[in-house]
Amino acid sequence: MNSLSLYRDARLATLDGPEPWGALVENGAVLVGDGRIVWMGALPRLPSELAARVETEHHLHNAWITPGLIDCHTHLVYGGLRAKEFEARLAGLSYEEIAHAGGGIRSTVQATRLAGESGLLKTARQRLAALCADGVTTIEIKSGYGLSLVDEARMLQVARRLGHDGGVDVRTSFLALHALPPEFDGRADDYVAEACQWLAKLHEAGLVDAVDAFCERIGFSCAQVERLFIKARELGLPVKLHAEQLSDQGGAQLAARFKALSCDHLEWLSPEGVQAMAQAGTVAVLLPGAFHFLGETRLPPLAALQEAGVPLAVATDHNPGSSPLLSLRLAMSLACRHFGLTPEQALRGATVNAARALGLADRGRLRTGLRADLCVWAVDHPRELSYWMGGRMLTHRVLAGQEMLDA
Ligand code: DI6
Ligand code: FE
Repeated sequence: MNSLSLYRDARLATLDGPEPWGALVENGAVLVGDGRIVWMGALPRLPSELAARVETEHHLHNAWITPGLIDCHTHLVYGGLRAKEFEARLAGLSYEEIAHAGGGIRSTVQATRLAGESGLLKTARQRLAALCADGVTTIEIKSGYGLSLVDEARMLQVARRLGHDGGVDVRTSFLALHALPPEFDGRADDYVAEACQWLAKLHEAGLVDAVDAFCERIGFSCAQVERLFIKARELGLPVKLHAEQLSDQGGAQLAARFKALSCDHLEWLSPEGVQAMAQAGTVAVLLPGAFHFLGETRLPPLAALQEAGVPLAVATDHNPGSSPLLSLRLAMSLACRHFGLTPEQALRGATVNAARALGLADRGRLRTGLRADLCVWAVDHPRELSYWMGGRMLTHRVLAGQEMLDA
């Protein structure tokens, strides 16, 4: 085994197990080697044969160690901005009205197609740096602003490239069913058929980890999404869904039939949708940034979700139209304020349950043998991660055992 690093004189919030914050460990330490957690616990219990092999020690002055944060739903790669549209909405136009008037997602599609690979990379890197500086170690990035084979491929390649840069682990989702591109006006079913073929090609090129769709009146119907999900199943790819954000389409029930990893948004989720998700083990991804930024008032059915035992995740939904949010901690804070999560639930939502929403069993908790993705926070208690709105409290970010210098 390569060199061992010891993070010591810390407190640990493991998020592993049902007790509050998982388990809290005082005078704790985490020993890291070969990208994994080799040992963790109260420092006096560190076995002497391991202690003898420690090469680097980080004294953390009673700071808190949590699992690295996982942003399980973003649209990070895109061209252009939609700040003018924000002004229009503040002046009274609705999100759906703007979409119908040719603004909205389609305007970002145009800007994305024009941006080129280097333009997309440059702006996405800047946004990614902000998310990482606030604790993100794994990020999901969707396509969905290209809407042609080459443009979707470019978005996914840029997302993969961001992962290869080395500062964060990237998971990609294919979201061609996000909006109907102008070339297919009036031919949505033809577009769905094309998108199914693109999926096969992009999967073969190793660019796709999961398949997503926008199931909505201004997006795609359940019947259309189902055709894509059947293709995903053929290819052995997991699915997830933007479901019941602006209306109840029964998308959650459809997604549950395909054992979806997650359904996301869910403001209009029905009781039947809740039950279907509970039975399928589908995670509910809450996106309070979009709720807040669009000035929504309809809340996801949180009590019903919790009563049914559906795991809750929290993500930024970073995108230029409905959630230009660049801090997962701020998403946690908004989830507490708007959706009534406790700070502990919000942190689970951005760690262990977010990992589950991506189908990743090797992270999201502090446990021996899992990936050493860690955040060290200069706070007095992990509840502060949802309390501070902004600010810098991250002192170390560790990705698969590597110390990242941005923290
Ligand atoms: N739901 C959303 O909130 C984003 N996409 C989606 O399917 C919005 C994307 C955009 O407005 O550009
Ligand atoms: Fe989204």
